[in-house]
Amino acid sequence: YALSADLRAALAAEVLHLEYQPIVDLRTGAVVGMEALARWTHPERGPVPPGSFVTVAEITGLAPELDRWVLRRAVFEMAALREAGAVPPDAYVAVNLSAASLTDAFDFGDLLSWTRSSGLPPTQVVLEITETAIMQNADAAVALLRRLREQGFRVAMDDFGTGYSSLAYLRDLPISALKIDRSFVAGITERRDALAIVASIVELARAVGVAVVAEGVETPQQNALLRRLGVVTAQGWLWSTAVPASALSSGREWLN
Ligand code: G
Ligand code: G
Ligand code: MN
Ligand code: NA
Repeated sequence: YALSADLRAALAAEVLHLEYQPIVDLRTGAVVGMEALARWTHPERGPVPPGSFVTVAEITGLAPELDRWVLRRAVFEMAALREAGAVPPDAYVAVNLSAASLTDAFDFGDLLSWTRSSGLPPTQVVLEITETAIMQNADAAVALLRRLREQGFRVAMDDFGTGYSSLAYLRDLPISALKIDRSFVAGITERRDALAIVASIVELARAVGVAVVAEGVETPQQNALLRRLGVVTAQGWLWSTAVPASALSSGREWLN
């Protein structure tokens, strides 16, 4: 994995950057949060798809370092966007974490110091984790996420419904939102089973008192159907792809 050595160097040299995809309130179009997504343009290979370099990072043990870099960058950039009035003052930033970042070995002590020095409240930092990532070391993950939650950070379950789900996680973990995987959203206007799955995730979330975010919304028809099912927040190309922070500072109209 030559790519792994290059990624390590790129992290040290701050060569990666982040793009942000807005998460909107379907009723008003207001931005409630931003998902930060890592981007890497390799000097010789050009843009490397995130799926590739995240996988390389996971295989070669670099994932905690990548996630740590993304967290720090996301916290300071979000604080600056907020300061500039480019996002609402209460909007959150959501960061994806790999399984290896959920063990005790990962030092989250700095996260608190970054939020303190940036001025971004910990309640406006959402850690996105998948069911599969939790499963890889469930005890350590539950302990870590509880500690983070005590400091105010929030946790969202990403790609919900696609991994090995254990409903016990909904009981044992301090989760504030379920993100409905875009494969379900993609099917809701055509497939009864996808519609039924989304409807039951919404019911489940309501019953256990957590929020729901629909992912991958691309059409007005999906949007309308999600609203009828009671979904309040969503993200997807219907509103915006992920864009660099510089494209946000000018202020944008998100409501379709
Ligand atoms: O737009 P997109 O192609 O960015 O993302 C592809 C995949 O890479 C998604 O599953 C996303 O969660 C993941 N990903 C993007 N950025 C990061 C990151 O900073 N850390 C981790 N662990 N995963 C990321
Ligand atoms: O796994 P996670 O949900 O973190 O991945 C986010 C991924 O979803 C990114 O690759 C992002 O580019 C992609 N994405 C965001 N909005 C849409 C959308 O509306 N349609 C599709 N097909 N992909 C999307
Ligand atoms: Mn995500
Ligand atoms: Na997802």
